Order: sequence, then structure tokens, then C-alpha cells
Amino acid sequence: MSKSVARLGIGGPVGSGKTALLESIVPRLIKKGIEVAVVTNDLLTTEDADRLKRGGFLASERIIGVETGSCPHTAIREDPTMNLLAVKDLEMLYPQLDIIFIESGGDNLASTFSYDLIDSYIFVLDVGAGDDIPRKKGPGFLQADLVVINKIDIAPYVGADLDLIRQEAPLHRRGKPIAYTNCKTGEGLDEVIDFIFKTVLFRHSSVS
Ligand SMILES: Nc1nc2c(ncn2[C@@H]2O[C@H](COP(=O)(O)OP(=O)(O)O)[C@@H](O)[C@H]2O)c(=O)[nH]1
Ligand SMILES: [Mg+2]
Repeated sequence: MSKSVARLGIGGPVGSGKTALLESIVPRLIKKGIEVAVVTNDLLTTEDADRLKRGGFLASERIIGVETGSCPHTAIREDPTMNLLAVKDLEMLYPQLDIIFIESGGDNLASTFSYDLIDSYIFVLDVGAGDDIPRKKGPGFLQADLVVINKIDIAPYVGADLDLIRQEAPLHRRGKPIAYTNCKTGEGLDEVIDFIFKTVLFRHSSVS
């Protein structure tokens, strides 16, 4: 299915830092002249969309909160109709868009996106979930185009061995990229921005 604007999914468990990642990278992309819009997914509220609007770095009209009202992965994989409609609205309102982010509702390690909805997706995990997370080999972790292991700052406080994560995660990812981030300080975000330019925006512009 051909898409007129690049679409990047942001998936991962509840609280791993998906919205925080958007809050960190969207202003950086805007500074580089990229035209951005965002769709967020929550079960019964538009909490994340409202939070991004309060952030003030993106015009409120460029942010749509989808209320999925069901299992979050249904709305990004089995039946992405609601998200596709939100994407279509944004594309019609802003024909100049370069990229639309679609943040999934917080889900589990099995959560993946339909490629009818997105071109690529990032799976966000945080070290607070434990240093055994890479070994659990969830499909989201294994298949995502980029894995972001976030909250590296809290590793010492939750007894997670970051060196072990850095050692084991690449073995299971088999060469696919991983970024280690701290959304509070910006550490590691250059790798995420690089991925977006090289893999998402470049690939999209070279095929469209
Ligand atoms: N210490 C620390 N906290 C973070 C980081 N990223 C996100 N958080 C916090 O983790 C909580 C959940 O983040 P949020 O972006 O809402 O997660 P989401 O549910 O995946 O969208 C919030 O209180 C954030 O401030 C990080 O890199 N370090
Ligand atoms: Mg969120």
C-alpha cells in the first residue's frame, strides 16, 4: 500500500517512555525543518495527545488522540482503521508533512504493528522492566526496525545490569539497531534521530 507521508510507529509496554521519546525527538526534528504530526492511542482517554498539546512544541491541530477502547494492539495491527482515518485527516490538513508518528497504547512484549499502517516502527523498552527483558525475546523487541532501551539513568536504582543488557540485546536483535536513551537528558537521542533520517525519511523519499 503506498503512503504519501512517512509513518513511524512507536510501540512498547506501558510507561516505557513512548510519549517521553516523542517529547524529546519531535522538537529536534522540527528544528531540522521536518514537518511532523502525531497520532496517539489510549484506551479510553486522549491523555497522551493532551500531554503533547500542553508541551507546546507542535500545533495542537497536528496531534490527534485515538481512543481505541480495546486491546491496544488491535488498533495498530488487527484493525488499524481508526488510526488510518486519523492519518488520512492529518495528510489532508497538512499536505506538506514529512512524517506522522503513531504512538500505540501501552502494551506487552508481543505488540507489533501492521505494515498497512506504518512504514517502520520503534519498540521502546525501559531498564526498569529488568535486565532479562532482551532474553524474553518478545516479537516487538525482535522485529522492530529500531529498539530503544530507555531510562538508562535508573539502572542502578532498580538493580538492572546495563552492561548485561548491552551485551545480550544485540545477540537477539541479530544486527538490527538498538539505541540506549535517557529522555530526561537527551543521551542517546542522536542515534534515534539518525535512524529516522537514514531509515524512515530517506527510504520514504527514495521510493515515493
Ligand atoms: N528517569 C527517567 N524517566 C523517564 C525517562 N523516560 C520517561 N520517563 C518517565 O517515565 C514515565 C512514563 O513515561 P511515558 O512517556 O508516559 O511512557 P509511555 O506510557 O510509554 O508513553 C514518566 O513519568 C516519564 O517522565 C527516562 O529516560 N528516564
Ligand atoms: Mg504514552
